[in-house]
Amino acid sequence: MSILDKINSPKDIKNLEINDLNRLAKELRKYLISVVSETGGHLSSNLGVVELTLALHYCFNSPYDKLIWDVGHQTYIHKIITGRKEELKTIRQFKGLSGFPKRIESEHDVFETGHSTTSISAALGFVKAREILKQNNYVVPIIGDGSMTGGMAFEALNNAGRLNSNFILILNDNQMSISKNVGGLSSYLDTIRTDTVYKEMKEEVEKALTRIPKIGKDVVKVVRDVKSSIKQLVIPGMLFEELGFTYLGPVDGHNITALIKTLNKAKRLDEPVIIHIKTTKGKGFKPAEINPTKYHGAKPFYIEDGKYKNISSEDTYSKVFGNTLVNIASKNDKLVTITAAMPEGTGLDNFSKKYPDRFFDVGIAEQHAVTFAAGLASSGLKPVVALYSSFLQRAYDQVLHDVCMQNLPVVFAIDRAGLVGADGETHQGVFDISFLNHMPNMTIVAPKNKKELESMLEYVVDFNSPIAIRYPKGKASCELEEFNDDIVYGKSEIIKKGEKIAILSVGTLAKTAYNTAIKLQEKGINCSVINTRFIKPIDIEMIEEIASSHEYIFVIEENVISGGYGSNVTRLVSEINGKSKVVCIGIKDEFIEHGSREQLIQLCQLDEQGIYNSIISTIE
Ligand SMILES: Cc1ncc(C[n+]2csc(CCOP(=O)(O)OP(=O)(O)O)c2C)c(N)n1
Repeated sequence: MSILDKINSPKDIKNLEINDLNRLAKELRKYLISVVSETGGHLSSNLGVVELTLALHYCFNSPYDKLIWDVGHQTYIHKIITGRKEELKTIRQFKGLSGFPKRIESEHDVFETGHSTTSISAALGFVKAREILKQNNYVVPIIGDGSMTGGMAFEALNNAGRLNSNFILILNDNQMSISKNVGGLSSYLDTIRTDTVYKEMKEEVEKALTRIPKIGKDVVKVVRDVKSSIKQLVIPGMLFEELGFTYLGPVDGHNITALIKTLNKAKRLDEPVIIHIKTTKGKGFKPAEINPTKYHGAKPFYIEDGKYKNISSEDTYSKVFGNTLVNIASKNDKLVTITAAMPEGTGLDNFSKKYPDRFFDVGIAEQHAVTFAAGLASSGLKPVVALYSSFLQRAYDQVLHDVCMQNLPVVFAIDRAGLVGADGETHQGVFDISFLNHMPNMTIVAPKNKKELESMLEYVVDFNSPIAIRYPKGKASCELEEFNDDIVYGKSEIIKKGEKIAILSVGTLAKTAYNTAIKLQEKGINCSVINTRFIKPIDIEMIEEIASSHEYIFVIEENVISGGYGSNVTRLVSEINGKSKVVCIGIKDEFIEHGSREQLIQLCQLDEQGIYNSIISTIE
């Protein structure tokens, strides 16, 4: 029987010898690789934290002690150890385990995440609650060096450094975000990681300083001042020390003995401590060690060589976006692009190679990305900020206050708009229409297919005000290419003329709307189908026309119904006393779980059958 077979809860690892913990680490890696090779998922990050997760559960008493994982994509080992070994095989699948911590799944998942850089703030909340409730549990946020590039980390450090009680912050430094990590902090951590002279000197200086005798209050104060000024000169991690943290490390994050020793040391301190651990992303699986980015969010693969089981060369909307921008950039030297740590995901990797001076990866810093773009636009450049819809949520005020209020010509390329699938509730891109809809000066467009994305990108880059273009995850559709009217400001596109019933579709749902209309035709129902194109401003003329000639208007959008395009249509029809009844089909007032994109579209009744059923049940 393997050791892993005997692990059903964190208690089961507490009495293991170091040798057994090391064996268990090996078994965990093997199991993880075998499961993720079938299911897909966040492989590299999880392989990097095997020993760390074991050491944490060995030293702390979860769930009484609070382990708070930043982003939460690296919790697969934690899930296995906390009694979810078998269920791991269902990870990221509909009704299966979530790919992120979920309180409903386990008492050991004490705080839910998905978006990065929240762990230190949340942990500080746990610490203050501990003080007020007079408890004595440990609180341990675990954050990656990539996630440390987010502004919230610094806001939280600024507050946490003032604590007079135990707070153990683990900085998991693997030098990677999804891609190579960027920025000054990353270089700073590099220096600490690699400079052994520095490290030895730190130990020597610390020893020497502790030998200085402490007699009397004044002497203690002088000693402290001297200590602090000497430390300033020579001690690594000084940045954190200056913020009020005691810096421990760097520690080899794959050495369980060293990890346990350092964690136990940190437990004895009544102050905020940062433990800087060095890990290798993808550790123990060669293909992932060589290319951690490829296996950050892995697709199912063959264990022998790491090759993906389904190699698809299909064009995704992200790829089409990236390639089109490369073309436009060759004609427009004012065009610059910005990503917040997602060059591959947003399709900007080619652009970054072709135009390195006009490409900016700002780290996981969506707020900064947007205001940085506002600065670029104010100086006459044409910035395109490419963000996933759910991460743009971070920058609401920057879009409103820094871009829209000054009416700056920034393009927001909103990728993963709509349901995203396996990443689940934290990543669904279903709020952007609602939170951009009410911003003065903002224009919002959505293409129906690949060709329209290309022409709309030309359009948005030439546009002279804030403009957002939203497109979903997945393969770029080549259907409906025969409908290819020029893009005219504020104007929609008629795809099919009918009577009585009109379907107004947003973005790529045009195809579903059209197919549904064809199906209805078989029942003798002749619908109109309109490709909205401009979500904002709304095409008043078109709505007036439809509302005077059709009994029903069905609006379909991959966005929450509340505040979405449908709500604008409803209001306008009511204002003009239109005779049509408006039915909005979109995401109801709830968070949508994980599953395949197709399953979720069906769940939200945004597939052909769902829309067909809604139409039939309404008119009958
Ligand atoms: C606000 C936000 N922006 C972007 C992402 C996408 N994202 C997920 S993991 C990740 C990299 C995290 O790097 P790090 O914290 O170092 O963890 P690692 O995967 O290297 O272990 C990014 C950019 C996110 N989850 N949240």
